[in-house]
Amino acid sequence: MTTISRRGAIGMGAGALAAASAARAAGLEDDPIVVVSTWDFGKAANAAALARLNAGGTPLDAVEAGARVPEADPDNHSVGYGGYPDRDGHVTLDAIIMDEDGRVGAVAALEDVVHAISVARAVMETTPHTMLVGEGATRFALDQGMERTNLLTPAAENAWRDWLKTADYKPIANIENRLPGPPGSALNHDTIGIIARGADGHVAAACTTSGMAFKMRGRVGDSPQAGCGLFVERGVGAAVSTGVGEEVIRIAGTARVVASMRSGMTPQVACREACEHIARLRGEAIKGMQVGFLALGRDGTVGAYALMPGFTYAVTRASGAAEVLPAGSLFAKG
Ligand code: SD4
Repeated sequence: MTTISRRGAIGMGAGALAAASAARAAGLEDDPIVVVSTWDFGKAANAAALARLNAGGTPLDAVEAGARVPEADPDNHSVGYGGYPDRDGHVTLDAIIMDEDGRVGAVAALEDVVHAISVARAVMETTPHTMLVGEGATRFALDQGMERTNLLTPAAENAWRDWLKTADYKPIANIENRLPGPPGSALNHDTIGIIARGADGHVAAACTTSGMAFKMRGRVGDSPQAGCGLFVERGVGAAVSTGVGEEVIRIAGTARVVASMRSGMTPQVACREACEHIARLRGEAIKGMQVGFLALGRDGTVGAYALMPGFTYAVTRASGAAEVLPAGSLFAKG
């Protein structure tokens, strides 16, 4: 059984107060937050999502449009480019999309198709299932009319060949913000978790990734799993995750964050609580590992928290005003 320490409880109370006053100070009521997403490159994705909302799209349309941005290089539409492969040299994609009606679709270990998020949406809308994996997922996507594309770029292949010299698998914290190339460019994108909120407070979320670089063949992370990479609940809000997926899966991280929000925690406190739980559970085992949670409440309140410093998130308001913010962290360093 776990207990929340007195110090932790005090910290959470202060966090909740700070979040509430920050929200007021930021004029949340006048220019509400409508899209949030993980990492610096989320800003461009948020802009696409907002454009979709402004064009009359649903929050589901918006998160799909947003997720497609880092999946693709905007100049050549070569989606999935730059994703590091698994240790056998195959780029494999995981993605999920979910709305608050409990509709959910996902793909895992998808190969040779760029827009994993659109495949996930097609799983949701055209099959009786919630997830397709591997070869079946690729075949389904091709049957849907999507193109077969080689996702391994020369740069990613070079990185993989370099890695093969030692073949030492060690997740690197905050690599999402440190890949070569400017944020959002072909060489700098990884997991995006994105949440959009319609004018009526309805929310939807999406998460798409090439997963941890040089993972074992067949490895699936948190990203495509409901309750891990994302979770949405009507009347409450949504949460997304990023970082070392195994640590998120162990606690069904985003399901936990949203359940905490349902029980009255602010998104900020709920994200922090999930990080604290991982720390209590795992102790030394998570040293140097990064996990970040980002949540958006039905009322437009945003929260984010990570194990380590360096997790950033992008916030976009109805007016289009956008900023990238650093999340708070449990540890000062890894
Ligand atoms: C995974 N959570 O596959 C993903 C990786 C990630 O930014 O979030 N990278 O475990």
